[in-house]
Amino acid sequence: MTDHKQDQRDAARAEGPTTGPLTTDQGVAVDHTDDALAAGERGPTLMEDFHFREKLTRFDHERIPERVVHARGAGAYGYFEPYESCAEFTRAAFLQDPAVRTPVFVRFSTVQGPKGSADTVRDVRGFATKFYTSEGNYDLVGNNFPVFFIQDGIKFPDFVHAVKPEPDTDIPTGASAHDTLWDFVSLQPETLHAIMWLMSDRAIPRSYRMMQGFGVHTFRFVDTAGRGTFVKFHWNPKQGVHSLVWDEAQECQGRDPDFNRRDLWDSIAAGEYPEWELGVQLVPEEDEFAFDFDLLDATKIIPEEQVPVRPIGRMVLDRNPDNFFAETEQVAFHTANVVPGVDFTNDPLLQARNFSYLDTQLIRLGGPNFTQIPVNRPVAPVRTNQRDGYHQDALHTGTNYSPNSLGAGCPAVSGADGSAYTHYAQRVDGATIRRRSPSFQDHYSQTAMFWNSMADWEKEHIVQAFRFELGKVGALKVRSRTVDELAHVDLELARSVARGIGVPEPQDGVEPGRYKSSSPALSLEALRGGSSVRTRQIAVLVADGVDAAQVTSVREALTVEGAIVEAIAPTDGTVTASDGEAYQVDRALPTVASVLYDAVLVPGGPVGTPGLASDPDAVRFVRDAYRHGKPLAALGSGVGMLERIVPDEVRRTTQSGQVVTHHGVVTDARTGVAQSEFVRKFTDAVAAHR
Ligand code: HDE
Repeated sequence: MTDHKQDQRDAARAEGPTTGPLTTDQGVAVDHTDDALAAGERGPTLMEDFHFREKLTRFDHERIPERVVHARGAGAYGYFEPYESCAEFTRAAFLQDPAVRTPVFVRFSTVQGPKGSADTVRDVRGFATKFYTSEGNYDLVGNNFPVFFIQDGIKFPDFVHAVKPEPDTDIPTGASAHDTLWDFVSLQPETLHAIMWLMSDRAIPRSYRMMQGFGVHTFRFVDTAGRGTFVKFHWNPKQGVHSLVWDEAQECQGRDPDFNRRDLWDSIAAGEYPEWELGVQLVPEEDEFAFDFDLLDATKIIPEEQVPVRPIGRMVLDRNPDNFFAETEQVAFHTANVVPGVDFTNDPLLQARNFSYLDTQLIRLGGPNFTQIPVNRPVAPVRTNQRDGYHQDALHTGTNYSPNSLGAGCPAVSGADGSAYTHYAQRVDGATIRRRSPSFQDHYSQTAMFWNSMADWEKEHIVQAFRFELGKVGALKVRSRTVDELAHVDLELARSVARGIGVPEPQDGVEPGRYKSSSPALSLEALRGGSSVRTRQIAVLVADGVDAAQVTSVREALTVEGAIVEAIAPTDGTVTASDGEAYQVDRALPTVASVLYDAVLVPGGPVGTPGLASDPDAVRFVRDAYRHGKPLAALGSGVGMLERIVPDEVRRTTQSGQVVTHHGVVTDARTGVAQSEFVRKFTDAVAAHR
């Protein structure tokens, strides 16, 4: 299928030179690039060495300002295709024909940390998609939470200043656990709903491939007749939604700060293309006031039980970028990049965004011609009178004003063919005023709904997260004020948090059960997706004496299912298996940690694998995997090692001649090739994630 974006990238690609000499930027051949021109062997460097000056100058200018938020990201190309025509509610060309594939570029990001911060921090994740449609670029600039922290964009600088590192110390990096954020939160109850999401496991996704995306605002679809329909956008990952646990996420920040971007890159490089379904919640214009919250309030969701999510298409990411800087760093998303059939609402957060993105990009990308950068260039033809400014890349000819007669009137505005963007004809009437609508004032009931919708283990993680974050806040009055705010959501939640952070338990508040609503669709329990081990990383601990045939029997079965299995030993190279043959090791224990894997298998050998059982790194590997709730499995003499590390689980499960599973620990003390029942139970445990 033709991919116009790919054709454009191919045309723009500058392949690294394979023949000919090194040159300067001016194309002059260079014969020496290791020593600057100097007056004598030990003399000063000469200004006339233009190659030296150019090389250093170019280096000095290699950086551009990082994004003020969402600085750290990872991107990929792919395509979107609708399941069927959406003409019933939008005229957008890319949503009409299932045979039409629209190229996309997606950038995932964290928000608080700088460009070089770690991936697995507690934070919102950006999920920004650029659709290169036949009618121009459409950007859906979303997050992995469906709600935002504030209601009006004028507060965005305050919120971001509060969450960013503190102004005197520039601490903390990639973290929200500090005084200024919680000071702001405790004074600004509209933040609470999004804060609840931030304290939940949604804020530490296992993978960019395993998180949802949301447009957050209520947008508007418009059909050919000009009829509007309110719409909320949802991306649902085919891989299911999965998260890390906090202790694991923190260790991962050190073991592999690139954990999420590596996962995205490696999966695409291996042909395991991540996929999302695009779903929409549609609300007819006449139902604008049918809800007990305001559709224009970005701190609210429309519960899926009230308005179901209707799947309308799918997106597949199947190509990594060629160049991180040129593409992922220079890509510029903008909520105001819409195409005919997609329109805005008066959500005051969205209105502010429609100003902010282009504004920031003008400084970040050095002027207005950044739309000519390959990743930003539309595949639809561009004909404007806007030309001058930094970095104009094209040689425009002809006139640059309208109307004109000297240029034959070109480019002329689009005619009666209906191809032009027409703004939705909304009637607006009101006095100029600075006041939040009364319909925006309830900050607690949906926060409570989120809390009510969580499984017990999710609630426990949320309480622990509040205790961690507030426990790092120095000002006790900020801790107390936040707990008092939580008491408006659920008194028991507030008390549990208070007990962990050394402040008095609030006496008054909302008794549990007062807010009754819940939305089962919000729990991770509901979002695990099809149980599959595809792309799951499984560590097999091996050492001298291991039964290679046993390892191979499990390994092959898991690999067939799409899992990625790696043999890990105390040192790299090979180990000597029980049959005397060399068995290839994939990684050495000191270079990895169990936080980088989804499950661990400890195989055995006829006389055991003493090198493993006595290796502190191996013991820690298994213990951490257990602590983080990951599936563990052991065979033969490996069961003995597991028993020493997690005695409670194994003692209960080990019965000779049987495969036993308990709390995600699968053991079979029998020797030799693994039984198919063992493989199946282990596979099921891995597919269940935790
Ligand atoms: Fe953004 N946001 N934002 N934001 N945002 C930026 O634009 C802004 C908001 C989101 O991968 C900036 O080019 C304001 C909500 C993503 O390049 C900036 C407000 C949502 C990305 C900006 C918001 C987002 C950004 C920084 C409140 C989810 C990364 C660099 C009115 C629906 C895009 C840039 C990428 C980036 C402003 C709130 C998502 C400064 C003023 C709500 C995914 O323009």
